[in-house]
Amino acid sequence: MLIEKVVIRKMKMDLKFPFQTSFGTEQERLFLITEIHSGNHVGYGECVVNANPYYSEETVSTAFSIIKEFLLPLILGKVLQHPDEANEMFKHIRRNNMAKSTIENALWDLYAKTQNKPLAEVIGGQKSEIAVGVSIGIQETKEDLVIKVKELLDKGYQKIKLKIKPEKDIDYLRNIREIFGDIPIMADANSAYTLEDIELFKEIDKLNLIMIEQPLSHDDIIDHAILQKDINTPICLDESIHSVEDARKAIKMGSCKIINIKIGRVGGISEAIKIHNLCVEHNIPVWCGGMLESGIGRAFNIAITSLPNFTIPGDTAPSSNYWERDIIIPEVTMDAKGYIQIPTSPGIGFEIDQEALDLFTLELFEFTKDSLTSNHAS
Ligand code: OSB
Ligand code: MG
Repeated sequence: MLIEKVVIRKMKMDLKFPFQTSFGTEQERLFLITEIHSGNHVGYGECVVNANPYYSEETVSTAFSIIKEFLLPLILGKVLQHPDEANEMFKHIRRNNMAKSTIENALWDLYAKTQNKPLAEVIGGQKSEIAVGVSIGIQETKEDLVIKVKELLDKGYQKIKLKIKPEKDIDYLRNIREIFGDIPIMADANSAYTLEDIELFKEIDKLNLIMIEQPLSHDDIIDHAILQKDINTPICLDESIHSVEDARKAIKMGSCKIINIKIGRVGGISEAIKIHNLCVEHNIPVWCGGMLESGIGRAFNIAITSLPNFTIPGDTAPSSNYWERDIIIPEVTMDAKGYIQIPTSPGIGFEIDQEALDLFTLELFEFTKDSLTSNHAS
């Protein structure tokens, strides 16, 4: 694959509903889409950053400058045989995983297209469909949450994740258990608590949740190990895991029994596969987390979920859960039993809705080896 040209688009898409977590509320997504051009093929990638450095340290602007100043000079004009080479080439650049993942994923799409095979097949996926869950943002009242849960259960989701934060936790969760009985629910705290909240965790432990995601600090694996000893509910790590090395240490410490793999958070598909394989060895089930992706990022999440150890439904809801109009054709759909079919066409397996892509593009930049030019989209 000769890397001839890279296009980066700064994008803005309005969510159907505001999405509230313990670190803030998002009503729109500001992110990047990358195109890598090689011969007749174009590979697409999504940078799953947020506008603010609240979930992770990266933002749209930091990712843009890391890609432009450090990643593109390493690949433009070069010939790559396989996307794994990018993972190696980017290694000496510390962190900035979402930026790295954007380029690496576009290379994976490009590679799969040059092989004329679906991405899921190229990475060793073994499923034809994936089980789907959904993440519900924090609601104003307990009653609002009940309405949402009812609506999403009726749609067929196989796992429902409830975001929690102090004051909107045990009462909300208990109420859902009382009303809906033994449904597959879990909670995600996005690091909103400390070990001082042990009494709260003991109450939550009685609710028999599938797991509790990232209850403690975003950079911790010590306190999580202490907490895991005191509760039966499996702890799942999200924010704390940035690499296969992080996963190895967390498993060794007993900090979690489940890992949420987000391709962007770990720096790309190659690293995500390494974490998946490590977890197979240690009997740690994994599932695919979400970052409110557009259809392009979502397609990568669907592909990675085809690996065998993704045994828990992921936050890979269909396009209509987020967008009035997505940027892929067809949009991602889920059947009434809560499954998404893995696409069978080459690469990410979806066409790009060029009109929608342009519509949501704020700015467009083109880079070649010889020229660093920028044009503003209309
Ligand atoms: O913690 O998993 C999270 C969205 C943005 C940032 C962090 C998280 C989330 C979600 C949404 O839970 C999952 C989705 O894409 O539906
Ligand atoms: Mg999370």
